[in-house]
Amino acid sequence: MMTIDKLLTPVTIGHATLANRLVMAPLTRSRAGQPGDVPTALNATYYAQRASAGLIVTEATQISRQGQGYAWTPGIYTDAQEAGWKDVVDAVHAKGGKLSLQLWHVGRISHRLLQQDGQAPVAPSAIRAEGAKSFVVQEDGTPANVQTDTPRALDLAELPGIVAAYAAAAARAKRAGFDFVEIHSANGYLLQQFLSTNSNQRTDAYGGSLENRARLLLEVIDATIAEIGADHVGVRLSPNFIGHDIDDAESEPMAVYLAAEFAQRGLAYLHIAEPDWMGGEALSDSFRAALRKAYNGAIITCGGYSAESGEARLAGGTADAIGYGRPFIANPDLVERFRRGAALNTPDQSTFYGGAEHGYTDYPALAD
Ligand code: 8OZ
Repeated sequence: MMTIDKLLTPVTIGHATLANRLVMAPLTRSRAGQPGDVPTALNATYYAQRASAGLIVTEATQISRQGQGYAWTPGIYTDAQEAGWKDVVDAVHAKGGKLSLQLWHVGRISHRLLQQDGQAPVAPSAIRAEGAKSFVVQEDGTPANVQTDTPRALDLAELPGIVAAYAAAAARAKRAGFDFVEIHSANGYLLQQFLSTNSNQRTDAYGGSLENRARLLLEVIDATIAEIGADHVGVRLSPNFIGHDIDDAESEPMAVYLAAEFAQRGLAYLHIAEPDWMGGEALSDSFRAALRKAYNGAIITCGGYSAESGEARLAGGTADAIGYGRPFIANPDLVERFRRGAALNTPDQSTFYGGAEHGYTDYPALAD
């Protein structure tokens, strides 16, 4: 076995120094308290068990009711949600961990059953994501994965309200004590719907060119920075992502353009979700190098890494930290297991989404 040393060294990201370079990736677990999609004491226990990660990026968290696309995901737009998150943050901080709250608007990956008054979901353009699924509680009370609804195109006059909702969510995150927020601009949700050539057919200042398609994300980032400071803000992109009916003819040039814009703003980190679980062409070394050249902050990369391949990626110099998702679901003490070269527990897919303790807080840590 190769020695794992880089992964276990500290790294500075924005205003903070992380104890190691293992980042717990954002993982939707669909266990928010009901009603109200409020983080619970069980959620706090789950995150606190994983506090030895250098940084925990929380599960994607909707910034508004309109931004929700799945039942039982947590929000950050009510006082109760903010208070629930504060308890999560306090539990993780008590164990020496750090957290970034992932701010999420799903755009068209939603369904009328999740929206206020049964309205249509919103998107840059009124184009349905064919084959994409939303998770809803149906009228008869049974939960189901269902085809997402056809969205309505956001009116130009509505965009400032979307930007303001991100800023308000960031302000709540700050009050709850989060170390960072992460703007979710990946995986085919609202902000990537704006970035991508096929899902954005707008003819106003928010579509029609690469710069115009990037505009909403950059406005969201600027408003978030104004609220909490650039050294507290990260962003997640998924270049070459092809799930959720995304087919972007300019995905890599867009990512490189954005990376330079992020550098200018002094953003704390860039988090790359590599094509992995939903397919898409693997990232090339030259593309990784172009991102590195364009952006001078910390780069986190995520997608199917082992201890060995993560170590090799760090050694290659195109990333500063590695995101681990499924390994952190099943191994609360993943850092210690990497340190000891210990075997890993296997994640159980059937308990990823929904439910309670089982498959959530009952994975064993190593015996001391
Ligand atoms: C899995 C299930 C539901 C949502 C993402 C927030 O892909 C998600 C997600 C993942 O970013």
